[in-house]
Amino acid sequence: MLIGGGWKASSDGATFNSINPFDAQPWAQVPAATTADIDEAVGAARRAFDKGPWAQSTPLQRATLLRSFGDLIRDNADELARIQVLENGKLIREVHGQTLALANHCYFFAGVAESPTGETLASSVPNMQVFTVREPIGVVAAITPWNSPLALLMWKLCPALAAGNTVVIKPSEITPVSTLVLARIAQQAGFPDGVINVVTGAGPAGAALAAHPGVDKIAFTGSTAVGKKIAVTAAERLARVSLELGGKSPNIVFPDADLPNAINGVISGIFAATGQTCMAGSRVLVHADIYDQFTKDLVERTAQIKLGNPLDPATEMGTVACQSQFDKVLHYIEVAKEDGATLATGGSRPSDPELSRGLFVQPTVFTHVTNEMRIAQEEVFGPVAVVIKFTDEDDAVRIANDTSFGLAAGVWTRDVARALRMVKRLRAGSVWVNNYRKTNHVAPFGGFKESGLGRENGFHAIEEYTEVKTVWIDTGNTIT
Ligand code: TXE
Repeated sequence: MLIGGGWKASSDGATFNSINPFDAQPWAQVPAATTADIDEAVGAARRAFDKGPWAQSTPLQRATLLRSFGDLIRDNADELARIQVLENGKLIREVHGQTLALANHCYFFAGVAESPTGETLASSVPNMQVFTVREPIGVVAAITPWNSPLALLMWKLCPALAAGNTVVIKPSEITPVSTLVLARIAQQAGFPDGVINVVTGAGPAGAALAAHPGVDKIAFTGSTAVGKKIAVTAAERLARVSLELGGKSPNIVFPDADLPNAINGVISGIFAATGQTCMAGSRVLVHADIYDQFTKDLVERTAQIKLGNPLDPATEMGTVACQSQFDKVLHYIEVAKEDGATLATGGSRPSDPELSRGLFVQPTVFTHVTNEMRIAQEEVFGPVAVVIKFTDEDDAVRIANDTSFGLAAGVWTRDVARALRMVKRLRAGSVWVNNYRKTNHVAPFGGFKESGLGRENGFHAIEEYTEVKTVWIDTGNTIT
């Protein structure tokens, strides 16, 4: 683990294995942090923030370090991508580009570090100068998941560092190694000791970090259940918190859409990353006029998706990331059948003997689903699409918004007025029209309702990592 600039084992020597979901073999051994290790890491971050060189760093220094970090990420993208594939079974062809793009987050937030963030205000009193400055919050705990371990970390790390915070990262126990290697690269970029710390371990390590009184802000991506616990922990000491949680996002296809395009968007919207993305378009809403033909085409295309070794660039869908996720996906397939949904394709482990050791689940489509079914309401986080019929715009909006989540939505139509009406009515943090699942460093991302709190990426992200200080300067010895 990286604590205060030093690489350390756990204080009691305990370790755990990282398992490759393609061959079920352990491939790395990682320290299991104790509460003493977490305490040490928070202490190191505290010192670097309160006393260390970071407290005096200028925006230009932070921007320069972020730029070097971005350059090194580009240089090391092959290794970083490969490690993530070994950890979570995502496709190399998806992860490599995603990893290279992480450099853009560094470059963008390097610019943000030097952007003006304060304002000069009108004064109601003569001889009074009133202005605001944005200051770092302090020590940030970044608790991250396994589905896109580095991207979801960089969404937190870049704005936190740009604003001048120090960070303690607790990556998912499923994917700890990529974060450790990234931290080594950050060290090479020249971030001072204690500015970036990493402790590895399972949920209780995350809980101990979130509850630590030395942590000023918690940035979390993961399940809604754990997000709610973190919000409660944060509330006890009014620590700042941002949460990026689950989703059950609707991908809505109207009859006037470019249908071949829509099919592609629906397929990649749910089956990319084996369905393990918070923004997965897991509810496919199809207009009654095209329901039969669209569903038939969707099922045929889904059945052709090529499963295989995620390191092979020809593979179209990899494994799910871990045994518990595999069990969860198969459980939900049974729930859907029991609730009366029609299994149109997939639904089990593939029979191909070459895939027998890996945690593969066939890409699965359920038809004749109603929005009340559990399979339409609960996040599966796997390669399972449910197709729901709607009759008109009002019906589509009603079904789309009938969920406790509000992360994202897709709309497929050639009618620009309809697209704009839908954008306005959908209760979701991102709406994609005639595309799906796009994110980047400039575009804010986050959820309505139980999908989260706050926004990551873009200028909005800096607000999540700063406090606003208002300054009143009397320039005329005004007697009050
Ligand atoms: O998530 P957890 P899991 C959803 C998805 C998935 C389900 C479970 O539906 O099937 O969550 O996945 C740490 N206090 N998403 O179990 O437990 C944990 O160690 C503090 C959606 O992996 O939420 C890890 O670092 N931290 C999602 C991180 O929280 C705790 C991405 C996430 O783990 C903790 C991942 C606690 N009490 C899963 N318990 C998305 N939004 O993209 C666990 N952790």
